[in-house]
Amino acid sequence: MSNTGLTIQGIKAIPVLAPLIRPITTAHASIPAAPLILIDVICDEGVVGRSYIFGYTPVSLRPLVEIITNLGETLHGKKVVPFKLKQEMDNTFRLLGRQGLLGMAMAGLDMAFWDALGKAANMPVARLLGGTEDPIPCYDSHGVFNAKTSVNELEQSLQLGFKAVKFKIGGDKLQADIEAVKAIREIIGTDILLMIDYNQSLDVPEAVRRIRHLSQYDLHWVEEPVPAEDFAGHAAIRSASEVAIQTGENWWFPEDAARAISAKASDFAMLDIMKIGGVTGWTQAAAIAHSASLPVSSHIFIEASTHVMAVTPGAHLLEYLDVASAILADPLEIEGGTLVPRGPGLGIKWNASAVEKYTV
Ligand code: SMN
Ligand code: MG
Repeated sequence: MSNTGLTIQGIKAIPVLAPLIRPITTAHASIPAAPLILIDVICDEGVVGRSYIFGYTPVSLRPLVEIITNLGETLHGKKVVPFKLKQEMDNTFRLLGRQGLLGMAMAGLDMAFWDALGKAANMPVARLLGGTEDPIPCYDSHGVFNAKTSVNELEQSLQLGFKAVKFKIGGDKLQADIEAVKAIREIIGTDILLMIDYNQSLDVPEAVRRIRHLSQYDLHWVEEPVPAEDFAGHAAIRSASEVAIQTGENWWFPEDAARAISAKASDFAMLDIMKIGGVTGWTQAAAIAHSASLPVSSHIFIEASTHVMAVTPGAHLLEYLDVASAILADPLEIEGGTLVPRGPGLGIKWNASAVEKYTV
């Protein structure tokens, strides 16, 4: 057995600032272009596994390249066996701890390993994991409501067949929240699900107060009203509110998912395939969420998320927030409000001239 499979020859990490069709606006910072690290895992057998990770700020790009490159050097000559490599890296970094840039690097490598395995088998990762390429229902993820641009953008969402939309909120007073949610509801009508995302901008009493005023607009979920690590705060808001609370995009690795869920921090689970530990971490966290009967949604990373959502029991909604199409050769397209997992592997191919143009 040890002679078969793929062998890691080298790892490449390229930092890019990819233009966004819609800049990401939140209660805090605005992200005008996507800071991404593009990862290539080159194997002796001629297969290249690819993935990208999202750095949130350009400040993270240089250290991430360095960490991925250094980590890559420790993997030379090893077999592409994601489960085993995750265990090895977990052990290696037990003393340091994984949360943060190191965890992002580990997850990016894990996704690229799975991409390589899929390419070697000429299969989408969804199939390798035991699933199939059925369409995954998505919601369109908008930024902060903007009276000038959001009306057109929402009409586009409806034309693309989305049955659910999300807006970021909370950078201003309650009155601004009410006006935004009311305006959005008027545009989308009563049949489309509406979610709002506070991006951790409130405290518990203020969250309870705002949610009470907004509950008349039939919100499908309110996301991260308070700092993500405040599991008890989220749990307190849940008990005081009728609206479902969504958290999870900032859970680090399956262990955080288990802790948040046992603290009753969330009605749903929204996993981020990077922070949760790649494809390997996702499948473990999805099982934990399912065992607590929490429906699972995804966070950005639309390409990789289609594959893992295909094998997620209780799969809920895939977040359509495209951060990478500017540097991809064959970006995914929404059809009837859904995305279909596409292989081989994770279906990620670089657009070489765009990568060159946007490399920083
Ligand atoms: C988000 C996504 C990407 C960047 C910043 C914030 C977010 C979401 O909280 O849920 O879309
Ligand atoms: Mg969010």
